[in-house]
Amino acid sequence: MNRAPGLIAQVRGLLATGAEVYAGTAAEARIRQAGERLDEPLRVAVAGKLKAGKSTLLNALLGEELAPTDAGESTRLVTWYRHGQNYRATIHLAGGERVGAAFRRDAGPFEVDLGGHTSEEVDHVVVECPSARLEALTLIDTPGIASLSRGTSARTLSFLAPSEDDGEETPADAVLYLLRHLHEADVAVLEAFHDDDLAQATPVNAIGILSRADEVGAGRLDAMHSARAIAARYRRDPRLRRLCQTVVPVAGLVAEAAATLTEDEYRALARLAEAPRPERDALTLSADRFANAQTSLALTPIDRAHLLARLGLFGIRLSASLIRLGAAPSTGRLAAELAQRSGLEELRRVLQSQFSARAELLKARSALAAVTALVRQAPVAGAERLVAQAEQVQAGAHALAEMRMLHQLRSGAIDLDGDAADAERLLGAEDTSMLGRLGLGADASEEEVRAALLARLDRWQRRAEHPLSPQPVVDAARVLVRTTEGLLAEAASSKG
Ligand SMILES: Nc1nc2c(ncn2[C@@H]2O[C@H](COP(=O)(O)OP(=O)(O)O)[C@@H](O)[C@H]2O)c(=O)[nH]1
Ligand SMILES: [Mg+2]
Repeated sequence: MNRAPGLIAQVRGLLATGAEVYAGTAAEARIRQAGERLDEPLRVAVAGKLKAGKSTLLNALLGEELAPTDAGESTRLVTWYRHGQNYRATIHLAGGERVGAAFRRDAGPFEVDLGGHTSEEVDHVVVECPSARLEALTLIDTPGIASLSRGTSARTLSFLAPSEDDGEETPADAVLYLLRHLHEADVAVLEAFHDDDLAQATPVNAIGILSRADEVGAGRLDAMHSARAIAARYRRDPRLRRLCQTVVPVAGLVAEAAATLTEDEYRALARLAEAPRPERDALTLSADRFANAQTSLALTPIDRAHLLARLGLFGIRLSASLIRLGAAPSTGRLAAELAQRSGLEELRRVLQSQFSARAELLKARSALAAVTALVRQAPVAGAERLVAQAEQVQAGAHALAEMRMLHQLRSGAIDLDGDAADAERLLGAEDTSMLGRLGLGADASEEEVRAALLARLDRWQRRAEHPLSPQPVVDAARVLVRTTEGLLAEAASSKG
């Protein structure tokens, strides 16, 4: 459900004031853009170091091979993939000018022709596609951080965490941050856009992804199992807890192949699955063997190189095993099994509960950030009125208070000792549904839900009123009381 009722309306009111205050100035357009953005799909950026698997994951989420992968001119650009009636590409130049761009797409990724512009002159490229997946989310591919060229790296950083001099709030409402191994550079980057400031990503709007998860166990069939254990460890790492709300393992390559698997590929995998065990084992011992060993199987070196590029060794082994066990008797069934095992389905679930269910809230937050940034950079007469109204909107929206509280708990600014995990869950850290907030299973009865809510209400009322509770704890407890009261009202209305 929309937990920010009225918030969007209030933000629109704020922007109307903004339009009056900035009427006739150069900043007027920014107010208009902030308003238009409220009606658009949520913008989710995919970030991480070069070769973390960003473009591959983006394709998997789209279910289509659109973003070019591996090195190449276009992977150095920030590229937006947004919904449109037809395929179309537009170059947004650094100076603000927009130019239509020619593009090529022969059954593969979308290659935009920069038409003589260098990548340095381009701020970002917008690719429109008629994909139903993009109706709810606009996906933004970013160049690698700490990549070969310093310019590219700087561009990604200023995109994710613009400094005040850049004069703009970040264009993304939420971020998927890919990391392969917990690396100091990753943490530094996450910290760069982690700030109390509204404009920055916080644990509330960033999801960590342990990417290329299939490579964790050198392609062994239990790779995803190991990856889940590592992701669980990352989730507990205090540095990461302050920066993103959760970490999920995803094998993007397998997920992308699952989304676009062809009959020919299935037949090639079936030939491998049906081969006698010694031959099969010998061939799939390593990627090198698979590519180069002699074999009597009807798989040419070209077939094998193709399968490796599409699925990786883990994906090939897993597919062969699923086909052999009878779990994947058709292309469609194999695709479904691979999507499930790649971690993509779980990521979609997390995206739904953390981003889509909060879309209005995250967009309202971006609009507030835009107004705050504008007032700071372009102070004009009458701006106090705008600031006061922005403060009013922020103070009045309980959903924003929950978000701030979650952020403070995560960053260690408030210590609720033994009740911390319960508080975070109640604020929707793991799952924003009623049952998720209470940590109850799908089979919980109405009575159980009500009992759980009353127990929470009692706990947080006591802490709010306890004479020895320090002020930050009292503040947190009050937010939690209000959250619980809201959930009780919701439970009562869904019953009646
Ligand atoms: N084994 C494996 N390889 C992957 C995965 N994701 C990406 N790759 C490969 O890693 C390379 C870089 O991927 P890419 O998506 O371009 O990374 P980006 O630079 O972060 O956009 C490509 O060769 C991909 O095929 C994955 O989940 N598993
Ligand atoms: Mg890329």
